[in-house]
Amino acid sequence: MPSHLTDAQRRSFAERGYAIAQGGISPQTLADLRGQLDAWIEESRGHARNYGETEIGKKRFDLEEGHSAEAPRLRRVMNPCDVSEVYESAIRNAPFVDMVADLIGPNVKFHHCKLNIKLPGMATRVDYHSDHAFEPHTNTDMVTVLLLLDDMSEANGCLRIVPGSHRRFYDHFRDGEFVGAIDPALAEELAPHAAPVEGKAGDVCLMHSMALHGSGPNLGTAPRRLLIAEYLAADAWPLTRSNVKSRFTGEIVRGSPSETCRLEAGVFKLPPYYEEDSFFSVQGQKTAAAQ
Ligand SMILES: O=C(O)CCC(=O)C(=O)O
Repeated sequence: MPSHLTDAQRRSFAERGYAIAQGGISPQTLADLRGQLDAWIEESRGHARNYGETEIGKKRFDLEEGHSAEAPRLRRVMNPCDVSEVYESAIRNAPFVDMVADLIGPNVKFHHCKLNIKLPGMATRVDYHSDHAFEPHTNTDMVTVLLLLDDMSEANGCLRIVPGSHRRFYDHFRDGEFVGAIDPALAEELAPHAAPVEGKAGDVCLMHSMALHGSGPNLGTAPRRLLIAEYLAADAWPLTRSNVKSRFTGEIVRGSPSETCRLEAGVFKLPPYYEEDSFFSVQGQKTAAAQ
């Protein structure tokens, strides 16, 4: 089967825990995804608090504290693929899915997706964490695709990844409570080693689900919006009830379903099922109209 990634990209994923690639999406699909998101940001002006029902009863559209009709602060859309055909098609058919299959295939299933939005002036940040800690599975062949919907740089709060951090599990609990982030002192120690992920709209970052990553607020003048989609090897099975379940969770997007379950050794804490609409509230960031 032809490879969609270079040897250097595959090596970067294995050794550093992430790889950056171009051509993860067609220009037309990128334009369609952006257009739908622009429409959702416009629509958010008419809401004062989180809104929109999801499969699991949480709200789909998550608003940062300070959101208003004049200055919308929509920070997350949960599983846009569940309510938009262009997102549904992208999570199945985009070239980035073939790139994922190059890394953990041939049999790949979809887990969930979301949009993270940081418009200029918003305070939203992402505290250092690994995605596996939120949705642990029987093995760690899990890839998070981060598709840049806008050009992304240090100026507008780019993603930052700690190279090599995907080789061990990190604690995401404090005083017995799941806080969805590593210890702040450890984060401070690791942050100087984190690599900025900068690129053009349409580029993708393929990140190992155990890699520690975070990002600061957008202090620039241009929006920073990401489509984030998580995929798993077909023989990775969930250890907990999903906090982010989609209509399409578990759908095979490449290859065939697995009759077996592959177990990887390791010791880590299992996250609880939380009531919060999004991970930003779990990390302690305030929501619009404080619900
Ligand atoms: O938006 C970002 O910078 C990273 C997002 C992220 O890590 C997440 O939503 O899990």
